[in-house]
Amino acid sequence: RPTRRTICHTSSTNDEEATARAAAANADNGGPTIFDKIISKEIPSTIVYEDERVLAFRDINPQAPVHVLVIPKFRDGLTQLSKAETRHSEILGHLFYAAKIVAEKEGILDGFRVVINNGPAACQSVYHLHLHVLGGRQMKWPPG
Ligand code: TR5
Repeated sequence: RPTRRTICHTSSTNDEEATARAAAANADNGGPTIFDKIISKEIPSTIVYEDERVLAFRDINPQAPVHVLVIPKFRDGLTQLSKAETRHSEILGHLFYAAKIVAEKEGILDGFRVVINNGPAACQSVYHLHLHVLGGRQMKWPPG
């Protein structure tokens, strides 16, 4: 497939070099991400739900009245969903169950959306698997 230029919030500039730098900065290099510091609480976040395996906290740049990220505390190679292997089945199931708990706590069980952006073509910007739980307004379809 031909290389597509990604149009994401992280690379909205027209400057080719800056766009390339932004893309490189957001590549899946397996390194630590900002979410490690959120998990360790070195960086504060507004926690909505937490247990021994997952953390759910409010997105810093909300796209809906409710916008919560649900992440595994132990990334175990899950930088993105396309890296999932059989051993991840349990944590993947638990992340979705935690998304339901978040929706329940936030009072949006009647209608909410769960999104996973996978890779540059889907505008993934943090390479630590996360579910976006969005709601509190009428969601549109198709998504952008
Ligand atoms: O683009 P993808 O799907 O990878 O989603 C990453 C999400 O992380 C975006 O919706 C960002 O707004 C969100 N994000 C990024 C940071 C951050 C955050 N949510 C809460 N707190 C955050 N801190 C402290 N720092 C960020 N860089």
